[in-house]
This record gives sequence, structure tokens and C-alpha cells, in this order.
Amino acid sequence: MADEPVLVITGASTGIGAATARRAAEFGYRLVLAARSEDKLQALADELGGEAVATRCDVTDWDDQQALVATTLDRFGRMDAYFANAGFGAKRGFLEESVEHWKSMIDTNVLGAALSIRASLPHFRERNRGHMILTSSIAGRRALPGSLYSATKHAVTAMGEALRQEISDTDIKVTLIEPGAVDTPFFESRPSGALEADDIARAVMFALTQPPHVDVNELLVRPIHQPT
Ligand code: NJP
Repeated sequence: MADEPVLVITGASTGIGAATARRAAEFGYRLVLAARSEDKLQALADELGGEAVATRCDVTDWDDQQALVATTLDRFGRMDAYFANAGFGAKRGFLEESVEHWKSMIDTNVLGAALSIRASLPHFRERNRGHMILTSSIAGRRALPGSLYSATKHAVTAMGEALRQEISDTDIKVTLIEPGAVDTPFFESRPSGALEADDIARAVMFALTQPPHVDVNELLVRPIHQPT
């Protein structure tokens, strides 16, 4: 059991993070599930049973981020991969939403991803291996009209590539996951013709299960018929 890999997932309470936890459990991963909604995390950990731990973590909080890695190492003694997936959007339009909503989105999507890297990198460097997976977006590849969200995801895409270059002399891998529309609680009303969260979970597992010499740097996955 102790040889089975350990994966930390932020934004694990719903959507893509929860679906990835379910897939990773099938692959035998030991899991640390993080988000702010402890009840949902605990329900998922109970569903997965055995080696899944629920840990409250607000990714914008540096103390929480450090505690998440510390909990992982205390519980399992190692961390093989970290899926920095927590994030949310905003209505399109630069006159939409409140300034507070914007600040919170930027803190979560941009600072949160950076703090995830900062918290996990020392352990990865110490072992000279590990896998940092970041949820960016199709919106991290192209600007969308009136989308500040798209600017936050461009930042995540840049962060992933900046990290990859910084550690390219190590055996640490970096993967950017770039979904098109996915039917999750991300949207207030359910999108039609969207991917299921599990479609992205399988993309994450593809990146995670490559041999040591293969680093899948970017995976852009749209539903068929999504034009942009
Ligand atoms: O959405 P949702 P997705 N600290 O709402 C958590 C990106 N994406 O699965 O804290 C910690 O089901 C929140 O948990 P809680 C998207 O930008 C999506 O679709 O309990 N966790 C929940 O677990 C995001 O980066 C689409 O409220 C925080 C999770 O984040 C990622 O996919 C398309 C948090 C959000 O789960 C997962 O989103 C695309 C915080 N401060 C990219 N704030 C799409 N759905 O179409 C939020 O290109 N969370």
C-alpha cells in the first residue's frame, strides 16, 4: 500500500476535482482532497474509502497551503503529484460583477495557483521528482470578449510554462489542463453540449500515467462542436 502514489487535488469538492479524485482512486492513488467545503470533501472521502483524506484549504491562504502539504506528508510520507485545480469565473463584461468578486477570482485563480506551486515545490525538488498539474482553460489560450476570467487563466498558462522552464533540469513534470466548456457547478445554469467532468478527469489521468521520461505539457480538450 505504501508504494501507491499520492495525489493532492485542490477544488476537489465538486466538478473536475471530484471527478479526478474518483478516477485517481480507481488507478490506486492515495488522495488528499482540498477545498473550503469540508462537508462535501468528507462525503467524497467516505465514498472513496480507504486512502482518501479530506482537508480544508482556502488556496488563497498561504498558511492553509503550507498546512495542506504538511498534512499530506504527515499522513502519507510523500507527495507524488499536486493538481492545482481550484478556481471560478465571473460574468463577462468589464462593467459586470463587483470589484470584490474580481479580487476574489484573481486571488483564487492566480495567487492560489502560485501558492500551490510554492507550497509543493520544495518536496518535489527534494525528491527530484513530482508532477504539478494546473487547471488553466481554453480561456488561457485565447481572450474572450469581456472576460477578466480569461486574463486569470492566461496567467495560469504562463505560470505553468514558467515553472516548466525553471525546473527543466529536474525530473519534475508540469502539465496544463485546458478545458473547453464542462458541465459543472462552475456555471450557474447547465451548459448544453459541454463535456462531463469525467472527460477532463481522464485527461488528467493520461498525463499522470505516462512513463517517467514523458512530460505532457498541455492538454486542450473541447467538446465536439465548440467553435472557439
Ligand atoms: O467548477 P466547480 P469546475 N480555495 O465550481 C473550489 C476550471 N475550468 O470543476 O472551496 C479552495 O465544480 C471549489 O470548492 P469550495 C475552473 O476555472 C472550468 O468546472 O468548496 N478551493 C470547487 O471544489 C477551475 O479552475 C471550466 O467552494 C476553492 C472548485 O474550486 C477548474 O476548472 C472550463 C476556492 C470549483 O469547482 C475547476 O472548476 C475551463 C478557494 N479559494 C476551466 N475557490 C468549465 N467548467 O467549463 C473555489 O476552461 N474553490
